[in-house]
Amino acid sequence: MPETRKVLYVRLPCQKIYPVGVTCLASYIKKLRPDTGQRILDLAIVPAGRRRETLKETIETFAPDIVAFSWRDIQTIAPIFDRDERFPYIKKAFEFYYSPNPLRRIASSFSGLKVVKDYLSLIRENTGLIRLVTQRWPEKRVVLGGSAFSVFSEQIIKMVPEGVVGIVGEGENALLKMVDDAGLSTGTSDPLLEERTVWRDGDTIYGGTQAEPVDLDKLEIDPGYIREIFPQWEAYRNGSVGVQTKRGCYFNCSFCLYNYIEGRDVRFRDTAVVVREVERFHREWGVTEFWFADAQFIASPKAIAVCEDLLERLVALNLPITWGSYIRANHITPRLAQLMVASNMGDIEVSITSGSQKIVDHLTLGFKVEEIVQGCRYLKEAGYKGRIYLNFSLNAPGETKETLLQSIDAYKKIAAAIDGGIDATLDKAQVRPLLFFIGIQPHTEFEAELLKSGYLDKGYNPLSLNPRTIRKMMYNPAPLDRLLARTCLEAWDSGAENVGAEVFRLLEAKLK
Ligand code: B12
Ligand code: SF4
Repeated sequence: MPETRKVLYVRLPCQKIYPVGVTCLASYIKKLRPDTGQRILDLAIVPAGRRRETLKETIETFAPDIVAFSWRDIQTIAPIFDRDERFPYIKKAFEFYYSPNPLRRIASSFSGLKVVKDYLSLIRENTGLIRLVTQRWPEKRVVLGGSAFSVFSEQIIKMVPEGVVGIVGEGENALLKMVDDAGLSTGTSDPLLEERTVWRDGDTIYGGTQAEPVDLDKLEIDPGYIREIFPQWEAYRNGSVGVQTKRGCYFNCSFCLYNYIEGRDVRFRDTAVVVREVERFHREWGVTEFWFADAQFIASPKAIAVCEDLLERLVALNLPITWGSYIRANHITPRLAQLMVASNMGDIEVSITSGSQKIVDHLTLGFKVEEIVQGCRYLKEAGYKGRIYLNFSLNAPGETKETLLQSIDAYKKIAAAIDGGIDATLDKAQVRPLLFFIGIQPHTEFEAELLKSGYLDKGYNPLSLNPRTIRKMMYNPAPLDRLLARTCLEAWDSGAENVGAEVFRLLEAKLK
């Protein structure tokens, strides 16, 4: 092993977002192999026309031994129906497939083509950047990880050159072994096989299995060190910085792959360390907005006490910051609600999914609809003033006109508890329904169910550009598809700002 190794982390282009993953990897390596030279290059904030040159220049000047690519997003199309301009896709898809107006259908087909073009160019650009390095510097070790790779490893590994080692899930231990120069050259005794590695030899794909999860006690982010190795850090001073407080989720929602990525065992980071990171990012970088980048903030019943402890520490610090995270509202206790308010939790998204207990149970979400309503009440009682986005996944398996009415009822109950009703406050409401359609994801039980039922073809490609597959991947089957799509479009055309509430209002009138 050379005396000091150098690792260049290259965050591949995506919509600008703080690169939590690579900062974890770099911090872990720094702690365990302090002599390693490290540098972070974030191509998400380099203009498209400058990315290849910037990558070349950085490799030439920094001269890394290992180039560690981090690929975050691939499914940038969110199946959300909302006025938020970040999510135009469902509306366009509904216009294309369901609008009674042929002109509107033609106009939306152009947007559809643009989406496909953008998606293809994202994949081409990212794989092209990896190929650039393997071709120009064949002596360098190239490793690829990140959540997009974790989700689509089987597809992506075939798109990148042989020799690239992919890592599914957490990457700290695998990277450490690479820094120690262990890896994939000595057959089955290779230490890298004890990680979730994926690589290929021609068309044959190989993989390892993780023996030990990463020891999170060895993980502490030092914002001062990150500043040193990440010359572009200032781009993230004014945005939301992600801090992970735990890994894994104990629940088993059938459409979710977060525990495929992070595992079902919940591993907590020391709350004192987490809060120290928040404090330092605030004092040293000026950050005021944080996202606890957990699969789920209250990731198990045991997590309630840990979350309380974390928030108590935040409250004690009394910093002018806000925070957010994915939160299961059924686990909000009166104490947690008070701490959430006292620690300045921003707007939250509550995944109720459906007002029908039958649908919630079919999707194995593991809560009672009434518990979600109660969690929202606790927030109100604690004086919460932020918005509560109620995520409903319409047309889930088992959806009928009756279950849709049950969802509308659940929304009304929560709106009554928080806003005092829905009619008068449609545009200023604190509670806002956000309407989703389930996006089918690989490695989930939902996908397995749909393969079994024949809805999905065996061997289908989840990254397919076939319009039939793309349409199927957003789960909105007949017979309710048309009713829902057209009601969404009507609500859109009405100009209502709280467009989810308007969809529910129109639907109720049609269904009753
Ligand atoms: C929190 C989160 C968010 C938050 C982020 C808030 C913030 N300020 O950070 C919010 C809500 C904003 C968000 C938004 C989106 N997200 Co998101 N998000 C997540 C979530 C739950 C955790 C991500 C995270 O930060 N994890 C913590 C860090 C430490 O993990 P990490 O970055 O993955 O890094 C680890 C490993 O990946 C690996 N690794 C990473 N890089 C590398 C490199 C090498 C070489 C190696 C060896 C290892 C390695 O090691 C790291 C440390 O262990 C994941 C699901 C999940 N459980 O992973 C989805 C996820 C990452 N999101 C996803 C998507 C698609 C999005 C959106 C594009 C959704 C949309 N359509 O609008 C947006 C936009 C993101 C953007 N670029 O702006 C997808 C990405 C994959 C995909 N399917 O395309 C995921 C996996 C969810 C999913 N359903 O599939 N997201
Ligand atoms: S609680 Fe959230 S992260 Fe956990 S399995 Fe369900 S959807 Fe996934």
